[in-house]
Amino acid sequence: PDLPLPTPRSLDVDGLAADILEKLTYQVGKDTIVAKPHDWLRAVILAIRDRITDKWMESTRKTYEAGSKRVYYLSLEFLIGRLLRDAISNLEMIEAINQALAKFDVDLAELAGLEPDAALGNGGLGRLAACFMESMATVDVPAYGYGIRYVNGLFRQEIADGWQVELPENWLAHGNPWEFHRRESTYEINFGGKVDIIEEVGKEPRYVWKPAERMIAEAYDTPVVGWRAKRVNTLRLWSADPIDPILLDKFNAGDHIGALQESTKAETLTRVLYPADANPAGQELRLRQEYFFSSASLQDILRRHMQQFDDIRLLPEKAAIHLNDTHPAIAIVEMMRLLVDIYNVEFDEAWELTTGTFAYTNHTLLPEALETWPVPLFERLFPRHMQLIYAINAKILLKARKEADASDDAIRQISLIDEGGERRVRMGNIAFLGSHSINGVSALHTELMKETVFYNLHRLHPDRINNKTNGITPRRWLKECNPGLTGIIREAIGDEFLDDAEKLQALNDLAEDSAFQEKFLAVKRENKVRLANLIGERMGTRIDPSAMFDIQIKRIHEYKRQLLNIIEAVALYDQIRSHPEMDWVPRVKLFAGKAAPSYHNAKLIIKLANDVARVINNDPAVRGLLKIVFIPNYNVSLAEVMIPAADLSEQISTAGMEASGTGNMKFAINGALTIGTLDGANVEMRDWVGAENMVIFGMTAEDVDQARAQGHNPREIIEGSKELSQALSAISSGVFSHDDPGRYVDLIGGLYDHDWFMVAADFDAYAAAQREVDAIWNDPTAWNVKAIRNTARMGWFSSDRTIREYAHDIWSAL
Ligand code: DL6
Repeated sequence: PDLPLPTPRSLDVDGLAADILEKLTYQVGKDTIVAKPHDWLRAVILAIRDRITDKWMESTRKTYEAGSKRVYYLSLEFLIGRLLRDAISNLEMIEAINQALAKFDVDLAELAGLEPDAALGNGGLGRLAACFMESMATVDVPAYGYGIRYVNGLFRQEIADGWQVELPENWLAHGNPWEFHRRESTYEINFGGKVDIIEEVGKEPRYVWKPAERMIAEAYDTPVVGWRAKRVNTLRLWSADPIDPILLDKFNAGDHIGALQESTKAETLTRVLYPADANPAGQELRLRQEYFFSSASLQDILRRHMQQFDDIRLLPEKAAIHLNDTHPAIAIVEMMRLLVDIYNVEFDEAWELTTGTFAYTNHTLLPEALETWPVPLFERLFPRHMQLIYAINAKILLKARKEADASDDAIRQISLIDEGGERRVRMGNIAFLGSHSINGVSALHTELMKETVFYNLHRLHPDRINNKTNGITPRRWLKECNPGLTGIIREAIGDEFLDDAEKLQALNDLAEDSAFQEKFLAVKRENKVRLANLIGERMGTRIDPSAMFDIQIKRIHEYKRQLLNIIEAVALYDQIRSHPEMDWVPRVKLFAGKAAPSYHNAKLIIKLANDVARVINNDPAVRGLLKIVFIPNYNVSLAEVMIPAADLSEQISTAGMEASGTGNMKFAINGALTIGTLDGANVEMRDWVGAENMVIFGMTAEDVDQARAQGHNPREIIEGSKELSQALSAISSGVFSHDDPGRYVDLIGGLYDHDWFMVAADFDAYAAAQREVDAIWNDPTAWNVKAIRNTARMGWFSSDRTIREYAHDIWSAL
């Protein structure tokens, strides 16, 4: 029936102002006289959310009516950051909101700064998921993101006496006005127990899971607006609830704490995001989280599918389920359980439907990040799934043996169970074998996947691995974080680049234009002043905006080689003191990033950065030519201020170890030059930006592989480099750690003994590359031309392009 539709909310200033006032009064319950900034923020978000909701319903209706295929992106992480500016900008309502708020003498920028940073992710993988959500809405792919509504996101980092201290993050402290709590969208999630067999004469036996533990998954929806509000998609995050919030019999018997045990158990499940980045969490709770959100999402997907299409066999045609890394890989087995046990699909057909629906992205080759779980743990929590894993394994291995003539060794590698040592379930193999597409995130990474971790699986299915080089959303990472640059680009080449980032190429013609160069420089200067002010306010450290801002921001990890950067700073410090007569380029080396709490060396590297900073920054002999600053609590909002202010972007991972990187793209599009290795997406950036506009140095992935295989001699390398050996002995002898001279002995000793990450091996090349950077800096026009060419040529790295490739090649959804 034709039911009435709501009247869409007004988009003009007066309508908006009236609506904000109404929200403030009737939803927030505050009078304008007493309303605090947080109240206004809530009122504005609610008013904006209404306008998004109009578009959201339109999008949902359109998808339903067209019977379109839907994409489901399963990710344990969505590092979305703040949403207000993103939403207003994508709705193209910045001016209108500013004017509406001016009527109440309220400043939008002040409100935007109060919004908490939703840090439901660790780093690159989680931020990629957030960029993809925005791009899927932008390029008009009907999509749902599925994840967990962690009460505490990634920890808040404080630096105390140079050491990282982890504190709980509390993004929900003031509530979350963006989300809709869907009390009606709930599913039961089970754990443990046993499996009963029901046998009837003349019929296949049926297996019935009798779980020991049950809880409820409840949905919270956040609408995600695409550019120019073409489409609004849904981010659906699950929260765990007990079936019985209070066990009354226990309560009445006086056991008040015990009465709440079910509540506590459920609450614990979705309480925290694991702060492990490429480190095994190794915790039962983590595995429970993975299953919890996978099962809730699949039940929801199948319910929606059946409600609309009423034919389970249409699943691959109407739904594409994407696994962001192996974290949701258990969804493949859960899909088999639901199809076989609940929808009564025959096993082989269920496997066809599953592989036809699933696709998987691999984000790292670090072997410790490819999840595996002990068989006994898996069996205890998921007895029915374990049976299914054995059945799938039998089917696959039999086929591999018969049809692909696989060797014993290949069979061992392909198996879903690792039998070497403690038996473990291999989630990477499940994700690979249960998917029709497996993709890497940069050209180099994809090739390495074929040659290393998936060697045997790739030989078995040579058509499955494909590459989808990562991208970033140019809305957040250019337009919103760098309004100054966006302004001069619009003035110079018009607005087309806002819809198609590759149109930035038109700037190439202006790279040599002195008027444009001046404007470009002025914007960079403004951004640097903004960052210098932030550092002054937060840390009391003064930095000079005319110095080169050299920035390395990312998770702290040995393969990312913050240590190489710090050692080079120490060597430079020596040089500045030894040769005061030389014309040193003034530099500020800025660091920010979090270390996994259990990662000893990463935390020591943070301490080293702070120790080195204290000594160098206070040494009058340096005359302010070199400053080191470690800014605490790196998050999306801090990145949005740091990236536009960078002159130099440090992308110096050990070649072959950074799957792609996305920070590298954000810096370059904002006009920073990259100093980097031929790793991850740096390789493709060089192809687009031009080798002459970046400074590439060091060993290739092949060199690293060879050095590791043949055994290299780092001690000899160190002893052969005067600069390096001096810097290392200064660090290990306690020059920067008088309070504890032995603090860095082991860290530096590791470089002499094995140097797995090739810090020593790459040092001389890196130091030489830094002097090359200095030489370019000394010719300001040459630097500026290169910076402009970086912005001009980075459009291909828009996540819109990446998503179009996924939609076309993997999901068949465009
Ligand atoms: O693909 C997104 C991002 C890449 O850009 C980084 O190079 C890569 O390190 C990161 N991978 C992870 C994997 N962690 N785990 N598991 O975060 O993915």
